[in-house]
Amino acid sequence: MKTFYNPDHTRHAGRQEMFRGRLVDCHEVPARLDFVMSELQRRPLGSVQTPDVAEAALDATLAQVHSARYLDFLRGAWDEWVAMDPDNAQRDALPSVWPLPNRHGFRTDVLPQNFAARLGAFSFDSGCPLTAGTWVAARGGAACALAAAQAVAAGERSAFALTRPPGHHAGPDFLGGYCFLNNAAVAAQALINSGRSRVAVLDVDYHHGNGTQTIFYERPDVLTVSIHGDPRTEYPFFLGHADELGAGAGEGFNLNLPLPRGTGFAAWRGALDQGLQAAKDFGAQALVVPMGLDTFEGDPISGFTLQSPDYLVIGRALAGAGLPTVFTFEGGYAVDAVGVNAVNLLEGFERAA
Ligand code: Q9C
Ligand code: ZN
Repeated sequence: MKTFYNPDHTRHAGRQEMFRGRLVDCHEVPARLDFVMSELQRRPLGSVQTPDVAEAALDATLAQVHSARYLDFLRGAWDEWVAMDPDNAQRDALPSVWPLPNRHGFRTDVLPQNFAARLGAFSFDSGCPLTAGTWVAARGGAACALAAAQAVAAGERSAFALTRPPGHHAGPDFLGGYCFLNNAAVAAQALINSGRSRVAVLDVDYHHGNGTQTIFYERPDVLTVSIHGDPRTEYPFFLGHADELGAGAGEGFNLNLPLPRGTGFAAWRGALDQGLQAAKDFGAQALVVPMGLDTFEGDPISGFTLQSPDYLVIGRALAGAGLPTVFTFEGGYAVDAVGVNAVNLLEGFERAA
C-alpha cells in the first residue's frame, strides 16, 4: 500500500479549542501523524511519499466538493484575521457568532464584511481553531487524498492519505470538528473523475461524517455510509440519524449506522458488515474509508470500547469487499495508541488483500 503523507501538516497546530465554556488544549495535534509515521516505519506497508499532483487538478477537484466562496474564504482567512487587528497574529481564530442557516430567517446570501461574522458563516462549532498555516496544511492534505485516489485509479489495490487536519466534518461550505477540507470527498470525487461510476464511502470514525454526507447527499454516484456514536448524545449532534437516506437523485444513497455510546467491538462489527453489504448492493467500483481511530477504548473524547487488535479485524473485513480502496486519516486522540491502531487496520487490510 502506497502512503501519501502531507509534509505541511505541522503548519496547522491549533492551540486551544472552546469546550464547555473554557478554552482547552487542542486534541487534534501534529504528534498524531508522527505516531502513525513511526509505526509505519516499524511495520512498513509500502512506499511513503509526498503527493505530486497538478495544482490545476487539485483546484478543480476541490471546486467539485466545496463552494467557491468557501474556498476563497479559507484561502484568505488568516490574512483577514490579522488585518482585523495585528495583535490577532498571536492567537488562533475561533468563531463566536453564527447565522443558524435554515432557521430564524438569518441570511447567508449576503456575506458580512466583518471577519468574525464571516468565520461564523462558514463554520459550525467553536472547537476548530483556524491558524496561520491552516490553509497550506489543509490543501496539502487534499493533495494527498487526490494522489491516493489517482494511484488507485491507476491500478493500485489501495492507498493511504496520511494527513491532518482531518476532513470528514468539513462540508460544501463549512469547517468544523477539526476539519477544513474534506479529504475523503476529494478522494471519492477523484475516483469518479477517473471513470468509476459508483464509489462508496464507508466512514469508520467515531463521529458521524456529516461533511461527507452533506457533500454527496443529493448524488446517486457516491454512496455515503457512516458508523458512529448516536448523534442524540454524540458530536456532531445535528446530523447522523438512521432516517437520513439521501435526497432527490441521491435518495437511497446515504446510510447511517448510529450506535450507542459504550458500544463494543461485537456490535460495531455487525454495523461494519451492514455497511459493507450496502456498498456491495450499491455496486461500488471503489471504496473510500475515512479512517478514524477514535473508536478506541482509550480515546479521550469518544465512547466506544474497541481494542488495538480489533483494528486488524476491521482491516481484514474491509479487504473482503474486494474493492480498490483509499484510506484517509481522520480522528483518533489517544495519541500514543493512534499509530498502532492505524497501522493495525491497514496491515489487516494488506494481509487479506
Ligand atoms: N472536548 C474528528 O474526529 N469536539 N473530529 C468534541 C471534545 C469535536 C472530532 C468535544 C470533536 C470533533 C475528525
Ligand atoms: Zn472523530
